[in-house]
Amino acid sequence: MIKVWGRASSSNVQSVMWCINELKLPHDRIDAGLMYGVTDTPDYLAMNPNGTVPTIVDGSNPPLWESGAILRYLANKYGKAPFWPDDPVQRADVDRWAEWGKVSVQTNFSGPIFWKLVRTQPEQRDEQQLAAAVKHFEKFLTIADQRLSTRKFLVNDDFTLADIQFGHILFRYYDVDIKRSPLPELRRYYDQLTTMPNYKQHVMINYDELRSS
Ligand SMILES: N[C@@H](CCC(=O)N[C@@H](CS)C(=O)NCC(=O)O)C(=O)O
Repeated sequence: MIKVWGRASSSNVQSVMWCINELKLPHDRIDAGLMYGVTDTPDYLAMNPNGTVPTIVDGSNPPLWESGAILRYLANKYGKAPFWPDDPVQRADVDRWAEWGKVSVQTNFSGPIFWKLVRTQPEQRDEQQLAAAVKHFEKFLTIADQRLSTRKFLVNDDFTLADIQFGHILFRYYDVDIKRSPLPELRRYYDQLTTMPNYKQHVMINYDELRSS
């Protein structure tokens, strides 16, 4: 049994929950973070000194945090090819696109775009700064759009760990109130993800609880 601490509205919890469910692993998620508390308790800080979510405990193993490391752990322990290839070269190909999803894509969306929109009242927004952030972010999405013109998923025609690390960000990108560039292959890819039951259940989650009142 895998225990997951983290609120369902956290994007890093969402990628982990999506992965756990794709791999059909028995689990139990405990609400934690922001309005749910827990993360500032001594017990939680002893597991994860950052006081962030997610944290997981798999059976009697030590606690694990950092969603990218958690995803890789789950894939190494429970994933099979083609989701997480055995061959080191093919695995590195999936891993680099997963890393890209985390480091280049998520970083350029969550802070500069998503949080600016949900935490700032419309009249207080710096629209120029926001437009510049979207333009910069869409440089990465254009890379994905081009790749997706010749393959079904981010790495190849198979669903892999990289689709979880990259694809979970797209729900919020398509949901927030911004002017988006037409990226037809990316849209096709996103529409395909939205038909996956685990994407619907663990990623397409209302985030009203994060909004500033
Ligand atoms: N690099 C970490 C970031 C963890 C993180 O900052 N998580 C956010 C939620 S996405 C958090 O804990 N926010 C404070 C909270 O929910 O209390 C990871 O990928 O797991």
